[in-house]
Amino acid sequence: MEIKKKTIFSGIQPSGTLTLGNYLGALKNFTELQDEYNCYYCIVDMHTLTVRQDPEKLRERSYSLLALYLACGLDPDKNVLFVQSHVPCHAELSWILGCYTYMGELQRMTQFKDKSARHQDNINGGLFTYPVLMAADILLYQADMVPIGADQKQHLELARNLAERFNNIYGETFIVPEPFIRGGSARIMSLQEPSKKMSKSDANVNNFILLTDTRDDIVKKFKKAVTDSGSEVRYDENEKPGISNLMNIYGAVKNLTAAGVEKEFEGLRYGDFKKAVGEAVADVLAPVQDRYREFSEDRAFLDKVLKRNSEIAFEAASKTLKDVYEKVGFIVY
Ligand code: ATP
Ligand code: LTN
Repeated sequence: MEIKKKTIFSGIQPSGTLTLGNYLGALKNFTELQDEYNCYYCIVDMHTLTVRQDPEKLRERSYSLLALYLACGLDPDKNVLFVQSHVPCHAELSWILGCYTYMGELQRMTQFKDKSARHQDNINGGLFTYPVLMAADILLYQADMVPIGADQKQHLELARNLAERFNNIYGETFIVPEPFIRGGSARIMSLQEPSKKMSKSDANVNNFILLTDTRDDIVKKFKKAVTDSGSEVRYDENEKPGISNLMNIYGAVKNLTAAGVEKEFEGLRYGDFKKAVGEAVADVLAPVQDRYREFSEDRAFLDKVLKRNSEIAFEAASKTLKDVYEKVGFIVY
């Protein structure tokens, strides 16, 4: 008997050049899951409008993100790689789910609190209801699992609550999704301020590694990374947040545990360790960068992938949406 593969859904915003945090926290896991699961990886362009975007740049970034998905090794024949705005069901389900979400639930979201503090001149309705659209993304595809970085856990919790709430009222409709958060690489921190997460929207370029940074820049930025007092390479998030972050990064690119990293650098100095981390990261990113350049240039191929996959995504999503429309009492033909 054939065992049905479980379904995975995840999304990344085309809101800027991705960082090493996005790669280790999300993208790398996407590629590792593609054989075992039925995967939908979305370019969530609608979410980016919560912050003002330049239209031409947004369009370019959506193509770039697809090129990066492919460059990281996602096979377009095995995974459904698509753009959120190509499947109208996301906006439609988002409206319905919004009517089952309490203001208090949205007010508690830490990302809303952070982003509204950072963009005080544009605290819009979309920023507030952002997590409802994310729940719609996930629930439309009946996803069993959602690979995300630790910062998205609260949003996933809301998606689970909404699925359960709807199921309780109308009977089994949605699968209640589980988060897939990998220890260590789930929260890569800033290189200069290891108390905050590495973020592509950071003003200081030395805080992050971009996936497009040159080898030289990568090595230099790691050389400059803040370390802690003491001199041993030892994992301790409280006492040694800088070193622990670098250990998480090295462990993730070399597939080593913290103990494995400690052992490899026993007796060596911080400077040697930082050089090794920079080189290891540059080595892992080099082939991704080469493939990224090739895919970016082939616009016809990118369009072909998007068009074909949006049809596959639409078919799956519209099945769920039809069921929801029937259950809430709309006339459905
Ligand atoms: P911003 O940093 O501009 O707020 P973002 O990078 O958090 O945006 P997305 O691009 O949508 O937003 O994130 C895509 C995925 O990368 C998400 O699963 C997110 O959890 C993960 N991610 C983002 N930053 C990190 C990080 N520093 N460490 C680990 N995972 C991360
Ligand atoms: N909110 C996420 C991006 C995102 C997402 C999703 C992630 C939108 N929809 C569905 C997983 C599943 C972010 O800001 N990183």
